[in-house]
Amino acid sequence: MDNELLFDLFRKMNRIRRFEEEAARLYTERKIGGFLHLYIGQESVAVGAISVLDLKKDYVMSAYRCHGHYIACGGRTDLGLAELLGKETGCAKGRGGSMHFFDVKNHYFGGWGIIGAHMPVAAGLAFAQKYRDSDGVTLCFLGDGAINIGPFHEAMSLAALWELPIVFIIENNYFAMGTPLEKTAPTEDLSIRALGYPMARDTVEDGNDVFSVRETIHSAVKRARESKMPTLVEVKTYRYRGHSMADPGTYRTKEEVEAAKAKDCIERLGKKLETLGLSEDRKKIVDEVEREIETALQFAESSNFPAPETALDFCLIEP
Ligand SMILES: Cc1ncc(C[n+]2csc(CCOP(=O)(O)OP(=O)(O)O)c2C)c(N)n1
Repeated sequence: MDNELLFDLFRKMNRIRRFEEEAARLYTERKIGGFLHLYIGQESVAVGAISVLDLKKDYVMSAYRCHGHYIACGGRTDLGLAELLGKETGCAKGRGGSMHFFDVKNHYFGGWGIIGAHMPVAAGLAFAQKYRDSDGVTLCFLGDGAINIGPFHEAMSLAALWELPIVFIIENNYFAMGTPLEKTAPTEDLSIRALGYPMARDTVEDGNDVFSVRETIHSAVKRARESKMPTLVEVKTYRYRGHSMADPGTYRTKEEVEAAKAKDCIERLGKKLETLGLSEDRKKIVDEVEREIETALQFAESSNFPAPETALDFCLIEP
């Protein structure tokens, strides 16, 4: 693997982590309206998976815990922080907020708040790719909490029936809000849901290893691109923070969270850089990201809120 790729993976994972740490701070300062769901701990999933795409032709869609996917697609941190603050310069012009990041230029199609609802829409993107013979593939990220909801099955069924170039990635962080997976799923193997349609399936046991994520998603994307065969992939991961900033997380022990943090995906890649004799580069990237986030914060804080008279702009129906 070439160094540039290693640096890119490390930079993006750091960028997401630092972006979200600042988001948490802004939220406690009451500068962010609405909900804030953090992706901290799961960075290797979005970064590893999206790193195998060709975003000139491929598409990405995710649920509401979406800052990581936006940044992994190349979304700018200044426009992301501005969005969190509801500013007109935000990536969704300050109208989406935390759950509805959007970045058409980088082929990131949101940021969706209703569980599972984005999945048939993602199947629609993949349908368009096939219909237009574009050779593109769609990656659709979802949480483990989405696997029992109707649109999950509708999207899987259409994807299999129409042989769509799509990869569904379940980010299994073991909790849907405060409900542990064992109370909602009758199996420990979530990819087994693929059997009923049918489509290919795979599992990444160690989602903290960005290279394992890359390898599995690479095969799935290749299968989708070359054979129009969809895949359902389960990636095992863990979120460090509560479901949202309002969640004190009383449904799990401190020890469990600490044990997960000890296997941190960013620290792990950082150590790999060290063993390869790239400590200086590691430090340089960390510093660069720090400066980028500082500048992004200044940009976001100094941007304007949208003017009141533009409140109805971008609505589907003109008044
Ligand atoms: C249809 C629907 N029902 C309920 C909710 C409320 N809700 C918000 S997040 C969430 C849990 C989702 O968990 P999961 O899909 O595992 O995602 P994670 O939070 O782990 O990223 C629920 C039930 C919702 N947004 N949409």
